[in-house]
Amino acid sequence: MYWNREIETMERAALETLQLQRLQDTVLRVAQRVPFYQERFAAAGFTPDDLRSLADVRRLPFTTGADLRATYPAGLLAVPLDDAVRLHTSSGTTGKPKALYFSRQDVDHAAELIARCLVMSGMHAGDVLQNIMTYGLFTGALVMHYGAEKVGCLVIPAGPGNSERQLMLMQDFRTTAIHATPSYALYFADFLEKKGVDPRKELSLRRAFVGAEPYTEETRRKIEAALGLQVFNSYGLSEMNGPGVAFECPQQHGMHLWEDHFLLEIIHPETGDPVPDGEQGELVLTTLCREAMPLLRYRTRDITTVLPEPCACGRTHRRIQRIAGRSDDMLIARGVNFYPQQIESILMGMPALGRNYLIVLEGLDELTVKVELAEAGFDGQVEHLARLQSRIADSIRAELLVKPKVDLVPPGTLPVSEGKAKRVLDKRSL
Ligand code: DLL
Repeated sequence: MYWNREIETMERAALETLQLQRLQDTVLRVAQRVPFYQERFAAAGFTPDDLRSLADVRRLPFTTGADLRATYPAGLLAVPLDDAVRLHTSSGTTGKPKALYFSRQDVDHAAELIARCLVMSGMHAGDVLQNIMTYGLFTGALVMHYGAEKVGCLVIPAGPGNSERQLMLMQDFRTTAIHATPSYALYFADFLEKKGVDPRKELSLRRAFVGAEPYTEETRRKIEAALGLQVFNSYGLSEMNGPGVAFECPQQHGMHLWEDHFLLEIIHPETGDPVPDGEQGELVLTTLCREAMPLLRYRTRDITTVLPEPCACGRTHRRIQRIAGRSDDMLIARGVNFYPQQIESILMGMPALGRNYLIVLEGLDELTVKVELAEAGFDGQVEHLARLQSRIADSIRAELLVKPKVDLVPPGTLPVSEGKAKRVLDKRSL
């Protein structure tokens, strides 16, 4: 099912022509209206006339998160402030956040892209979407909300937390789909298990749209098995509207990135050089339709790979692979670089383990992995526990070449956060 068949299945050549035209418009507009880009263009000796093909995008300067913070709160506005109708900020963990402005058209476009995503997954008018993301400055809930309304779904603005109430809403309003972070989806699965609720028999859930933080294929399968639904990976970032940038189709193999709205590049995170399709690197995005705050070559810091092969679903917009991690989340212990997801993928593949974990780094690169046991994961025999511990440590060593200490803790004892999960506690820098 398509929301906009013509655009979603557009021939590549036509799509690229459209991209070039939109890129040229965007560049011209920022060159006329945004002092930040005027200065960057001048410093690079670039003028909008230099942009003759899509490959010329490489002549444009990058924009970084630091640039957005430095221009807070005015932002990189390309329209008079009066034309902005909505403000979101990004989740800034330190210092000032990034201020992101939307015009009325930007709000409509964001909803339009979500509508494409939802219909692609099989949603239609009549579906009931329980939106378990945080409403507020975070884009996650509001952008999804407007898009789902556009499709004609009944949207329940539940917000996160309070699992008893989530369950009541699901039962009373026959929720068919949820929108949640992977960590909350796992937490809710635990909650149902403890309450003895069988979602397959007692709930009407069929789909979950899961994103806003990195998670692994093993985690997806765990959520699917526990909640009896299909999980669609959803990728986005506040700087690019929020959710709705890239989304899985029913093939569940990579996420179609809406290339009529975003120009996609993969670069080497250190050199900035382009990386060919099929190879891993940092995702860089340029907005092609944003009115209030266009961004050129935004460094997302997210590490992924373009899957260049055509997709069986018929959509021509290229897919990106599940995010492997953020370049700024990369950990280094004993000289080895790794992403938390490499550990997650081992833990979530072991049925004896539960759904929450924490990676602790301290002292001289001591790596400890704390992980909850599954409710039914431990039969009380200490030697079984010891065997499990060394199996985990060995698997992690085989993956990372660093042997961690493994702490097995009872279910429900590790901290949970309402927003994005904190999987790493790095005490080395404290
Ligand atoms: O998290 C937007 C969003 C909301 C996406 C709801 C999907 C669902 P930010 O708070 O700006 O925006 O965080 C963006 O979160 O750069 C990635 O590092 C990470 N992220 C988002 N989706 C995924 C995903 C929203 N599916 C940052 N897989 C991004 C992995 C993700 N990481």
